[in-house]
Amino acid sequence: MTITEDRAADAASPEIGKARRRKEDQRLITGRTRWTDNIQLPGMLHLAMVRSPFAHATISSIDVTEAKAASGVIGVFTGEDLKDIQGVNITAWPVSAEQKTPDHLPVAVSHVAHAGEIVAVVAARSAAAARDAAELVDVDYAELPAVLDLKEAAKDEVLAHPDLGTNTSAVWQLDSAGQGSGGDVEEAIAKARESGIVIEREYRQQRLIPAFMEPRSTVVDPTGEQVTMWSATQVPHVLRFCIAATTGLPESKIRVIAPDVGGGFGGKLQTTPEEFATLAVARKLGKPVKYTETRSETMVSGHHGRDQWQKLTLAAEKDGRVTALKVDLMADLGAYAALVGGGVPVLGAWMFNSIYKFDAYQFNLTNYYTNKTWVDAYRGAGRPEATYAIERLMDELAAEVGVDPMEIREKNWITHDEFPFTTVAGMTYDSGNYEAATEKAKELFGYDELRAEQKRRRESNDPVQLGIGISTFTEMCGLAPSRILGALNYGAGGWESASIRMLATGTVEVITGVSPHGQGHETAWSQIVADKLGVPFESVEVLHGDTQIAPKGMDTYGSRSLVVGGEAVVRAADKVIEKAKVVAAHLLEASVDDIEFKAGTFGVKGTDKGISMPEVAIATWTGHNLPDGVEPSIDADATFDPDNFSFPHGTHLCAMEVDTETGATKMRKYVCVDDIGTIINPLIVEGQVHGGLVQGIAQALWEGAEYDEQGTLVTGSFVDYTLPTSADTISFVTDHTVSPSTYNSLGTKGVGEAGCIASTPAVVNAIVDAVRQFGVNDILMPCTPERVWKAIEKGRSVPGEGERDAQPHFDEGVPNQDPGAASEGSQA
Ligand code: MCN
Repeated sequence: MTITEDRAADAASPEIGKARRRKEDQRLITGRTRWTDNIQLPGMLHLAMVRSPFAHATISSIDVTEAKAASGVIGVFTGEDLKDIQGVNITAWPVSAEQKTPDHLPVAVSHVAHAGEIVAVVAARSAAAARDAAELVDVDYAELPAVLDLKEAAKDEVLAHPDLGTNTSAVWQLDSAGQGSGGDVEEAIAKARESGIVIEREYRQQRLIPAFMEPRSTVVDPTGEQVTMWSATQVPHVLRFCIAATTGLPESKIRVIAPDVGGGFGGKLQTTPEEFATLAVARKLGKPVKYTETRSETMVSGHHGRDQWQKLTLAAEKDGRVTALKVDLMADLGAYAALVGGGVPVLGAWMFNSIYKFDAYQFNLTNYYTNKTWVDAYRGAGRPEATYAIERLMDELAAEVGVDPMEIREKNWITHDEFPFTTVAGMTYDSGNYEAATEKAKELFGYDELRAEQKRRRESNDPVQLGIGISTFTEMCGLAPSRILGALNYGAGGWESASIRMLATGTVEVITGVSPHGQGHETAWSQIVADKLGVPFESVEVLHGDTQIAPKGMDTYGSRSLVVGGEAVVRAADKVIEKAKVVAAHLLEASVDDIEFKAGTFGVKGTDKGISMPEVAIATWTGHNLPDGVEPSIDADATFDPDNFSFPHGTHLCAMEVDTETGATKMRKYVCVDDIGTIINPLIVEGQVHGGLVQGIAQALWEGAEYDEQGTLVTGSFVDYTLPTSADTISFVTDHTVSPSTYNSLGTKGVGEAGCIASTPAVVNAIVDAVRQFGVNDILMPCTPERVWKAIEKGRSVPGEGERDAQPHFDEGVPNQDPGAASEGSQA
């Protein structure tokens, strides 16, 4: 089937494209569902974790006598007690064969490498009793020097894991010249220094803390034939694999269930020490146990996101045509290599070039360990960091050339007639139309009018200046092609599975290998199946998140569920139709070739004879009148492994007002036009975009994890970690264009991370644009009023444009970077 034919069929389908309210909403919004913490089992015990207050220490001794004697306590377990069965946290993505990976025991035995690491587990009759007794566990630590800063870690003077002998986890490179896809980056930069423009910048991606609504929670029942674990996880299938791989339990004896899960944003794309510790204690005691963390525990021990320093060198011709980009990236993994943490910056490597055409690209990555909470995927994982860097650089280049930042983008982007286009990083983008999305966004934004207002405010020295931020982003999602993931040393595949069971009474059961945690898959998958099989939306039931019911799956992350899992559903539906056609032909006494399937009915071409899909289903179920040799089932399974990722894109425009006397910023307008190919459910998509936008804007303006000098997380609660609420944001204007993907029959591209990837640079570009006339060309994120004000003051104190220090500096968090580094060849 070609994409074009399928699109034509879809045009007649009533469900795809309909803004259906989510089936899940009733139970999720009212809370009338089975969150993991709601699960009660007979005789169930409750756990509390004893956590290290030190960032780096050895454990000299642990005295559990008092805790054991406390009221309601059933047992207290140290790492030593659980050693034989607790397993080990594994990393699925060693970036290189040489990667140094410290052992990460769920319950530490002798060494802790970050504050919050588990050192003992208390099991009691109630959660309160367990927590009280945890206070009585007496741990004697010998504190060690801790390395907390990424740049300090690079010096190897203080080691996060002394036995590794270095803080370097792995180095990795992508070089367009080496890959044969482009020119030599050093040559291009040298040429630009002579006769073009070189922009050198250093950007910081601060550490963020995923703040899903439902804390992580695990229940383990070891009493049956199988061990059953319920967990608030994004990855039940991966979790079952990791348990089997590290605890010695046979995979067939483990059932993992992700019941309704209250958000994850990547933060639940992890196999956690808490899950392993809960499993180990349940097995030791032979009783069901439950562990639910507090919010502070989420923040100190759930994995964090981002945390990079990016050193960037962009080369261009004098007219602003980009010729090369070099990225030297330092990534902080925190104390351990998490499930996919080391690979997160690798994902970004393909996105620094974004929508732009240039000849030479080099990406040099070093991953480091520090004595802070481990780092892993957080909404966008690698791609927001890359997008931020390139979109900030495009603005800097525009300022250097002296043109509107939109003009620089137009000069460098891939035009719509150039698709499919293979980028300098080696990715082939299938479809896109950056011109169309930008045109639409500019119109909705009132681009020219806002630029005119900006000019007026500048000329009148208005204390409140206006800035316009642009982000013409693309991203690579739909984490899939297994062979590409394999080439990157990723430990698992990227395929997805689906099964369709045609029940006798006309309803349809869809089993999907993805594991939703807020994305509305039950609704979207029902829409797809309703259209494909011609059955009512209400007749479709979608089952997921239980390794017994949906045994095959790779779960939900990387905006993969629709483009991989949804397409698997389509393929299973196609197989159902093919099987049903044979039965229908027999029942209609016609040849299979004469049967056509339309809107749920198998008809005989040229006649008015027909039979509906539910009629075929019940006839198959009875099996009374089937063709010879045909099995009494029209159920089907499919596993889909696409040939490529999906590449959504869009243009985001942000207007920010900056009070130059106080540094306070205020969002005036935010417009985004995203292109995610075919949209299955516009209401869900709108929600995804809004949520993503707020998360990206929050990185630009408010959020950031901070540690003190001892390695204590000082932003360990919502009092200090400034997560925005809806009151902090404005109404966004969202729209879309449609460039169908050619890698799945629906023509869809992912949307789950797009808003978060695009919005951060749009906001920072707007703020810098508002105050550039004061000599400001960067502000560290989050752009707090204090940082903005200091940047303006520092800029104002500079004697003349282009006469600032020769080196970029970041004192007081105010990086007015060296404008001399953006040097014209003649001055270099
Ligand atoms: N969709 C659609 N049409 C498209 C693209 C998507 O109708 N062209 C719909 C899909 O059918 C699905 C939803 O949008 O219902 C998101 O689809 P997709 O882009 O495939 O993303 P995933 O379902 O794989 O979700 C993962 C993605 C990621 S990586 C993060 S992080 C994230 C996100 O989704 N975390 C979320 N959205 C979240 N939403 C909620 N409520 N909670 C989270 O933790």
